[in-house]
Amino acid sequence: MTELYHAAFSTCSQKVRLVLAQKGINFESHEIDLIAGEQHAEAYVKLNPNHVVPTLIDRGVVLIESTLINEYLEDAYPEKPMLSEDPVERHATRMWTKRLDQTVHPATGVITFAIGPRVMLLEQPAEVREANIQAIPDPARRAARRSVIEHGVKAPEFAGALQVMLNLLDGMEEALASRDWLSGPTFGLADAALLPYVLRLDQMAMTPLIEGRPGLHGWYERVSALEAYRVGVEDWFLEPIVEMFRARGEAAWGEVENLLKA
Ligand SMILES: N[C@@H](CCC(=O)N[C@@H](CS)C(=O)NCC(=O)O)C(=O)O
Repeated sequence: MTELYHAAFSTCSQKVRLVLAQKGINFESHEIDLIAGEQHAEAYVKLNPNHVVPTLIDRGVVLIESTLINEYLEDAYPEKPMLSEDPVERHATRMWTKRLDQTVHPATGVITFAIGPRVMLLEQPAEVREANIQAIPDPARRAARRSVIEHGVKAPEFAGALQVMLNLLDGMEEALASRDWLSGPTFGLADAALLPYVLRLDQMAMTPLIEGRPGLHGWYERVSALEAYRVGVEDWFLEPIVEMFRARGEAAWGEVENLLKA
């Protein structure tokens, strides 16, 4: 029996659901409401002491950290491989996932909260919002969350986060100029890992950043056409949240464009 604690719109959850879907692994779903702060509930923190999703339970074992969960799934369910046998390609995959964990994921958190969920959080009673910020165990993440909720795209962290994403898109464009997939002959772990982050930019109305890069754009269309994308990502979309991201992204686009020009 496989169980997944996750959130419909969380990038790390999307990345694990993409791999589960590609490998045809069914799971019992436990959705965690991140806006309500369910990631801080005592029972959940026993599973994931970092207060984040996703958490996978497979064969009775609790597994955390989305990149490592996906590597585990590759090891435990090798029938439909998503990691090349070529050592150089394996290294390339891990370069992408390491970059993602180190810089892209935190940057996406800054951009996402500054544009989207910030508005939902500002509607909460101040004491609920503050308690959920205080419960974030990592001090750097806690400080960034407070800053973007307070200042939105004007937060000092925002411009640097945008630059991280532009560097990522440029790196992907360069890699995808000569290949269809990022780290092997077929859709693999690096593609699954990066798709949610490109999707997030698209959903926040930053589509020109994707369409202006033909290699990246072609890759994005290839991934979006996969059955695993439908099952692992699209089927979890909730129209009001998609709409919220789009509307907030459109409203912020002028300021984003100014930063891009600068
Ligand atoms: N390194 C962790 C990061 C997980 C993470 O940041 N998850 C986000 C959603 S994508 C989360 O649960 N955030 C809750 C919060 O920030 O309060 C992983 O890859 O699993």
